[in-house]
Amino acid sequence: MKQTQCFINGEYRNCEQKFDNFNPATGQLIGYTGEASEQDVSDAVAAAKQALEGPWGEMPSAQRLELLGKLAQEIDRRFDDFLQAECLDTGKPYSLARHIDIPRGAANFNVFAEIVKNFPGESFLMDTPDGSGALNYSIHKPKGVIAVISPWNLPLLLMTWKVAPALACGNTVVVKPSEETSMTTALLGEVMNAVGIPAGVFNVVTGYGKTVGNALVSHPDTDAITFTGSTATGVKLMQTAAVDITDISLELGGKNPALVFADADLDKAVEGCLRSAFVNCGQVCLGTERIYVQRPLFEAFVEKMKQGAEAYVLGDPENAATTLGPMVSRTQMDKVLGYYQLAKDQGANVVTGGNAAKVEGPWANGNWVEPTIWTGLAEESPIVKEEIFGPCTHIAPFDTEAEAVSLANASKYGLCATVWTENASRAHRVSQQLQVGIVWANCWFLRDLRTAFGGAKQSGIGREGGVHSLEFYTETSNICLKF
Ligand code: NAD
Ligand code: 6OD
Repeated sequence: MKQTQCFINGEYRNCEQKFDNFNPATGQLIGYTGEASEQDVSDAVAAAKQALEGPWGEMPSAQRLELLGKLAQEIDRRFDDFLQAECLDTGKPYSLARHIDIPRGAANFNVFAEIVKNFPGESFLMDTPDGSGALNYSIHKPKGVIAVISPWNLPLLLMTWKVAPALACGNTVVVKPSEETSMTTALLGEVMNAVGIPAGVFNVVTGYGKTVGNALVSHPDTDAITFTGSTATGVKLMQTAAVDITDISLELGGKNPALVFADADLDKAVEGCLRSAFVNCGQVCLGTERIYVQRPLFEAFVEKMKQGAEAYVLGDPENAATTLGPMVSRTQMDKVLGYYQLAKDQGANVVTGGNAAKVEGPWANGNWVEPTIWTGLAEESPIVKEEIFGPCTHIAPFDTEAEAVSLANASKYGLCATVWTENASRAHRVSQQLQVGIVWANCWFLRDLRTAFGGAKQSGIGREGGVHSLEFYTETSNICLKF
């Protein structure tokens, strides 16, 4: 039994209150997660504030960035510890976490160290009426204590996606990981100490959102809030942030469309849509939950998707043959199964799946659901409109390019979209009309960490990635010097 603890001012701290932590793949109790008290949160914020004024604030940027490189190396050295913790917490296949979650956890530190090192800033020489002229230049100062609130689907990846740029810019952080998956965030404390990050720079408060998360984001000494999670929680956080006009960045939900044109490479499109609908058991904000296929390709596409979905192997996360994990919690499983029932009630054609999945042996009590494909629902159905966050997708036909664009854009969300066509002009033309923050044409989740990442409409506010992260994690001052 492992107790996941808070990490405050360089030391682990046991909380008086704790709650159970279950392995989603087995349903077994694997440990406990501490529920931080208000005092723990205050201590973490105070430690972070103190560290800003101490060795971290005084450290030359080159030294700070070198430490970030060491963080990446230490995550690599402890790769198996992170892998095991992440897979126990989420139930996801080791093969997946080994290729995505843990390497990206390390890469985030290397990439943002490089981006800060190479950031040019801006300067303008200007004329003045007296002829002497002036120079304007901008400097970028750390914002201060950053509250990082992260979700459960890609715990290490999404947390370090915020912590790395925040630290690279000279801030300190207090992280509140998801109550479902706190293990790798807590483990990162050991890595911070091992490489010599000063105490108080990185702090973790574990526990529930309504209590611990709320205490953190409403703390008067929190200087900025960076959040990844649901749109509903994002609304609450914006309201909290409004009280003190605290800076906030929001990466929220999505209902991402795929547009498959008749001139697409069918096999490539199917392979891409299978991945975007089902990887991580559909628990990816960028996942494709609605697919629109141009009519000549519709039947063949649906049939190949069915075959692909039925080939997924559920079960032992450590088995290399396993390709699909469980839902993260019983609550999430019940939510997804509720949508599966609703689809049937609304007369969907269930192409495949539609039920809880049966897995034998030690995995029998895990949170398993079948990869599911529907056709035949109206666009107004909640199945087509609402984010489900499970391994499921609805496929509908379209006739014209204009219709495809209009279907894709008919959503309150605007995170990402994929476009499948072998016609490069069409790929550009369609991509530019989509009301989303990210378009992938003939690919999905192909990441260059220097690019802007974030959502339009109710999928978020602000962009992360490359210099966009630096804009959020620093306060820009313009200095105008008259000659
Ligand atoms: P969630 O909103 O329930 O929780 C996210 C985090 O917010 C958790 O740490 C939670 O404890 C905390 N929280 C909840 N209420 C809070 C409050 N009142 N004050 C402070 N903190 C609070 O989301 P989730 O279920 O963990 O994650 C799934 C959602 O996240 C999906 O909607 C998904 O689309 C979204 N997501 C978006 C992105 C993106 O980059 N856009 C990435 C991953 C997940
Ligand atoms: O790749 C990333 O940087 C990123 N933020 C991915 C988000 C995935 C959502 O589930």
